[in-house]
Parts: sequence; structure tokens; C-alpha cells
Amino acid sequence: MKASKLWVILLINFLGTFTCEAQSWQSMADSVKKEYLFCWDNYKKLAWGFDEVKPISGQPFNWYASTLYMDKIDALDGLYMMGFKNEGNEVVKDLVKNANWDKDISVSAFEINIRLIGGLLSSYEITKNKQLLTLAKTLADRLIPVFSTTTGMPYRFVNLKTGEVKGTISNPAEIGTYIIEWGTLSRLTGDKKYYGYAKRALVALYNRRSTLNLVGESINVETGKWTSTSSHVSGGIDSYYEYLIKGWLLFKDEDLKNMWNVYKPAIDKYLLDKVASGWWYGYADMNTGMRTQTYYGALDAFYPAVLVLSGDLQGAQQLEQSCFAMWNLHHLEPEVIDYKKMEVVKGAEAYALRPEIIESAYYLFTRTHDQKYLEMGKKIFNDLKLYCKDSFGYAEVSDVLTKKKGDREHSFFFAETLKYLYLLFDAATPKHFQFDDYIFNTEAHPMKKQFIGK
Ligand code: DMJ
Repeated sequence: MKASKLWVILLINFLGTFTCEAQSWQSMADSVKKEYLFCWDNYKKLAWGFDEVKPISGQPFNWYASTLYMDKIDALDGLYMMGFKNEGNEVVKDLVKNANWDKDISVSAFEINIRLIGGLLSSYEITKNKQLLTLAKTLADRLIPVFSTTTGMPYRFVNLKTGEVKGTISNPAEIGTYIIEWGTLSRLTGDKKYYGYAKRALVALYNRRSTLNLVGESINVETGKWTSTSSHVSGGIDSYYEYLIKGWLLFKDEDLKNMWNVYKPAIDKYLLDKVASGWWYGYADMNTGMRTQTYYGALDAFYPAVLVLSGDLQGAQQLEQSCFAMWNLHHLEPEVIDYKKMEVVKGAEAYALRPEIIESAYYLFTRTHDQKYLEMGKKIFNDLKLYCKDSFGYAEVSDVLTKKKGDREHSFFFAETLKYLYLLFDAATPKHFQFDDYIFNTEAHPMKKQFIGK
């Protein structure tokens, strides 16, 4: 056979395999869309005037005394991304007509920010419906009282009607997870004050880091004194680091990058733990650097994504491998494991349908194009269908060992878990979404990049 003919055959085979693989990932992405619609239709049918639908009983559920449109707003950009335009338009119409923030309820400013302000801003960018931007702005305005401390670090809760604040003991995540949404609000409204509040809080925390360049787990926002010196990358600290690196990428404010550059070596020195079961990030005291726990969990699985964004691809790949081992221990990941013993920590057996491990697989696949991240996503998706799917949606699992379900489907299941699965499989198809000009907030709502910094 002539060499040229052989080349043609090889090329056809290669293209054939490539197309075939792309098709199979396309069909996985389509399956995720099907599950999104299944969950959405149940929400719509059974809980339209409420925040969420309970996946086992089909009962409606509100976070507070009255609805804050949690599923509607958290799911909205996902509906558009997956092509469910009519469903999306229906939500926009409903929000524009009915949404109102004049409610006598004390709410978590952090959750309202990442889910509602984030979701309204990204949906505004998609639809260009100005009323969504107005809803985001008027909601942020009702949160402003939380920033009234002398330190600049926000209180945790605010009454949306009266502006009364509470929650003096807070944590880095709830203090330092505003700049993506509030910076975007400044960009879209031309009012710099939103960026200012968020940045002041980030800097206030940074100024209170230990001499080892670590932060603790809880702090008094009035006095600025640490109330827990436990340092880790888990819940309560996680998105503080995420917002430094993402905030820099989004706004090119060098101050944010400089802060991250001070933390990163300290995190690697005191928290990174290379043991027989893999690379992990455990717990240490922020002042002494002494290891306190060999714990890692479902929430911590966001960190490979942060490592990818900060350029540490090797660290990200190692850590994601560990995360997948954690998932495969019981074919659903628990809230916390002891990675030295590779055992679930007592009292932390639940899996709340969290997205972080998928989010990290998505970032890693887009940077490496390594098929193994698609295979990870496939295994996770199949386990979700097997162990979490119920009559009216997907249910959290209260114990990954017994697989006993709980009657809750958090709104981040729409905003993040299913969305990141969809984006992961979509990324393997020829006409995939491009997010080069966007940064996802911690609830997976994409925000457009813009230069704000110095
Ligand atoms: C989400 O609400 C956000 O990602 C937040 O930063 C912490 N994790 C939950 C989902 O697990």
C-alpha cells in the first residue's frame, strides 16, 4: 500500500474515533439537559411560588417566611445555556412582575449575594432585560447595612425590610465573597461604591492574617479578633481564596493578585499534605502552623479549580485525583473524610449534592483535554442518577455509607452541579461554549471580564 493511502486511512480512522467520541460526550451533555428539565418541570409543577421543591415528597420549601425565588434565579442562566429559552423567559416574566425585596426577614447576606445577585446579574447579561439588573441592584442596596462595621468586614445577616444587622462572629468566606458580584454591579451601574465595599472587606481580612500568612476559621467583624485560629481551605474559608484569584482575573486589580500570591506559598507550606493516599490540604493552626487535623471534604474539592486558575496545574491534577478517590470510597462523596485513614469522619456522612469536584474536573478538562476528567464526570453523573434521583428531583443523601436519602434539593444543584456536568461534557464537543471572557462566581454564574484595577 502506498504511504499516502495509508495516511488517508489513518486520518479517516482518527477523525472517525474523534467524531464518535465527541458524539458520545454530546449525548452525555444531552442526558444532563434531560435531568435538568426533569428537575425543573417538577419544581414548576409543584413549587412555583416557593424557593425549592422537595425531591421525595414533592412538597414546596421556602428558606425563610416568604420566598426569595431561590430555584428560579439560581437556575435561570442554566435554563438559557441549555437552550430552554421558553422556560427562561417564563421565569424572567414572573420575576419582573412579582419579585420584591421589601420583606421583613433576616437573611444570610453571603447566600443572597452568591445565588441571587450573582444569578440576576448573569441572567441580565444573557437577556439584556434591564429589570433583572434593577432587581440585582435594589437587592444589593438592601444588603449594604452589613458593611457598617468599623473594620469594613460585613455582618452575616440583614433584615431586608428594616436593615437591622446581626452575626458579629463571621468567617473569611462570608466576609470575602462579594467582589465578583459587587464589582460586576459597579461595572454595570457605573457606581463604584459596590466594588469599594467588597474590596475593603477583602483587605481588612488580609491585614489580619497571621505572621505565617494564614487566616483562621472565624473572626469578630467588630473587633477584628480571631475567634478560631483553625486554618484550612474548607467551608468557611474556601471562597475567600477563590475570590482573590477570580477577582484578579475578572477585574485585573493587582492588589487581589498580590494578596493571593502571599497566601499561596503559606497554604502549600502548612496545609498541603502529601501522604500515601495522595495530595491533600488538611488543617493547621494559623499562628503556629502545627497540623491539627488530616481532614478534607466535599467542599474542599473546589480547590483544584483555584489551582488551575492560579497556574498550578500539577497541584490541581494531583488534588483532583485525591478528590476522585474520596468520591469512589462510597461512590458519593461525604462532607468530610480523614484522608490518612481514608475513612468518613463521624457526623459528616452526608452528601448534599455538592458540585465542587465536578467544577474542578471541568476546569481541568478545559486546560488539559485529558479524557480522564470526562470519565470522572461520567462516573459521578451515573452515581448521582443511581443513588440520588427520586420521584420529583434529586435528593441529598444523609449518609453515603447507607445511601439513605434526605428530602432536599438545594438550588446549587441547578446552578452548579448539573450546570458543571453539562459544561464538562459540552467542552468535549466541537461547538462547545467558550468562557474565555467570563469568570464564574462561586455559584457558577458567569460574569464578563472587565478592567477595573490599577
Ligand atoms: C455553593 O453554594 C457555593 O459554591 C459556595 O461557595 C459553597 N458551596 C456551595 C455548594 O456546595
